Amino acid sequence: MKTVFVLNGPNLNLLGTREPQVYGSQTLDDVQALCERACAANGFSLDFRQTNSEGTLVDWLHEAGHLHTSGKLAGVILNAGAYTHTSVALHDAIKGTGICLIELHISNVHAREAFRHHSFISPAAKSVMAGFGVNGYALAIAGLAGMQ
Ligand code: CA2
Repeated sequence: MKTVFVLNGPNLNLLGTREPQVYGSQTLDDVQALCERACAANGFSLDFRQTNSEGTLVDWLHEAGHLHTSGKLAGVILNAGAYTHTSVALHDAIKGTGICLIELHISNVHAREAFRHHSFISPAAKSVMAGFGVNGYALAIAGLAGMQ
């Protein structure tokens, strides 16, 4: 059984506590449960994580790269939060691993402030999803299933 990594960046631990009009009212634990169901339905195991640290995200992408090399990775769903708009290091980590990565945003970043319109992740990603709310995570897992 292949593994899906779902990696969440800074402040996503606050989901469900503030800004429900932008991010909905579900918590990150709810999102993890939703991902567990979607992975079970598609025959994947799930590795779900959140960190506020850019370097930790880079380390986790390298870890996913090792799993990819051993043929055990279905892909990575990355919500890099605000690092999406700032991080060359994340761009380089994705390029350096050759992993199949879906960039995901809960909100439609293109309908928000101009500083959210640019992504350093998108040029290195296989697919980009935004604006489906937290259900986007389940849609992304189904998308990865279609790519195997
Ligand atoms: O829409 C998304 O998923 C984002 O990646 C979320 C990031 C934001 O910086 C990106 O531009 C778009 C922010 C995550 C912070 O989430 C919060 C949730 C509730 C309360 C406060 C922050």
